[in-house]
Amino acid sequence: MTASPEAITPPRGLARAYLNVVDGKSVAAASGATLDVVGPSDGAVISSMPRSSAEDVDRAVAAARRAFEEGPWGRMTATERGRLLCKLADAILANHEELSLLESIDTGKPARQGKADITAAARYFEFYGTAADKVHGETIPFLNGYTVAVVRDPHGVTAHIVPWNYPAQIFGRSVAASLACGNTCVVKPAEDACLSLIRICELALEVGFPPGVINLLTGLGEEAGAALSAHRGIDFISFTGSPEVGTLIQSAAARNHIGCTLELGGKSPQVVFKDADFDAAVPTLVNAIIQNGGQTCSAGSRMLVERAAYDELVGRVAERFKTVRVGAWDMDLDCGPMITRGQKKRVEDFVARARADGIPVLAEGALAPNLPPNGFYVAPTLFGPVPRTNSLACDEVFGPVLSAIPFDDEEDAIRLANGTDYGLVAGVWSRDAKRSMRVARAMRCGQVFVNGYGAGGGIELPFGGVKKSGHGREKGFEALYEFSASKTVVINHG
Ligand code: TXE
Repeated sequence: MTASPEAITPPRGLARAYLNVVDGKSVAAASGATLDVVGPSDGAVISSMPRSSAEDVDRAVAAARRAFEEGPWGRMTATERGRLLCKLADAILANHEELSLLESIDTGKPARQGKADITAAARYFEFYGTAADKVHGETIPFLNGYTVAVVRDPHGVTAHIVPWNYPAQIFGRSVAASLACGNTCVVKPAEDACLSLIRICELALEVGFPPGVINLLTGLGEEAGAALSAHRGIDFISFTGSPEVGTLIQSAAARNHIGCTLELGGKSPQVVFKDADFDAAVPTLVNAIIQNGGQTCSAGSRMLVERAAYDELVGRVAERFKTVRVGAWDMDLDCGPMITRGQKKRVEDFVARARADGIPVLAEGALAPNLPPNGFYVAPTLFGPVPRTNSLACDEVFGPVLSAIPFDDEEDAIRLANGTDYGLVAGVWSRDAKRSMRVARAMRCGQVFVNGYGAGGGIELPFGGVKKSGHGREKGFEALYEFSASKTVVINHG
């Protein structure tokens, strides 16, 4: 299969300049400056976005503040807010084709992954739309003559700094939860992928969101992102990205005495015991590192295998790994290109260092023939056995690189699984229910899957990390507690 240049160019009507959405209007940056939007499948410029500055951030935060304090948003009931969120979910589904194309062209992800991501984004708005009027508080027995109610208040203006790997999904999970709580939002998408988010913000206005409730500005992390996270007018920050920038966000939040959630990626282990169902495990183990080219915070990047079954399982994974095909978004193969030239180099550097360290390559996937020469493609690689202290076994690659590592027994498996700085997700594969449960409970992370991995987006499932993977929980009902604060109302009627 070959990718024709025509197929990679955005279909007619989608190729336009994209603008910020601030106070209910589409606007350019105050300076008029723009940045190129580059398609990873062929490295070509496909559009432009505003290069927002601190001045644009000021305007967006002021609009969000007005909408929170003076606009109709604060006077709406939770049910009315929820209905609007559900209307946006419907609008996302009604524009599914356009949004999926934007997502795939902008990120390079295979067409079916782009479609799945847009479906998931709609589902976040539906989930939180229907949850908005179910954020019940509680009453607490207290002194005689008193009634104590604990109610939940929105924070006010929430800032959302979104990465490029799952733009629409991560926008949906944090913005929908925040809106359901009654906050207003200012969103800064990644400079490397922003188109679907701009379009969703435009749709929000079309379905009747009041001006200023959802504001979005594009730009560079160190300019617009830094100005937003340091802004004194915001009340909470939701950040997904690298640990390095997470540290900056946490410091900015501390300076303004506000809260934040940080989701900072992982080095997630899949622990496979010799009694596991290999037929079920093998495709999942491969998919968990291949999906989105491994550019997934919860990618199963470490395959820990009981020594007695190491050769058999790793052999089967290697056979499957060799069938993996990489191509442009419109080829809809197993995975697409890396997001940027820089990300491609980062992955290639990891692979080169591992080879130089003498770690055996067990299998490689293949690039489809006749790929556009300037796309950011890398070949998926399976290494093993990877020494436990090697960088490949400890550091997040964020690419399609899987490390196989043998372990001796249950205790060794737990030590090894918990032995990195990260703690986001883990997988446990065994037919022994008691052992699976013991190991799952011993994992130091935010989510563990037993005899499976990924759970299709898991909109309903609380998600987040420990250690270097960050803190706070998004997704599920638990996110509603992050985006709101309790207030205790003590009534003396004695
Ligand atoms: O992340 P950045 P990058 C990891 C992954 C990847 C590495 C680098 O390992 O290889 O991070 O990716 C904004 N103040 N993850 O460089 O820079 C930026 O504009 C405020 C894991 O893309 O952290 C973007 O919107 N904001 C991950 C967002 O932060 C700033 C997803 C993420 O970009 C900023 C992405 C600043 N000073 C990368 N600098 C996950 N957890 O899924 C940048 N930003």
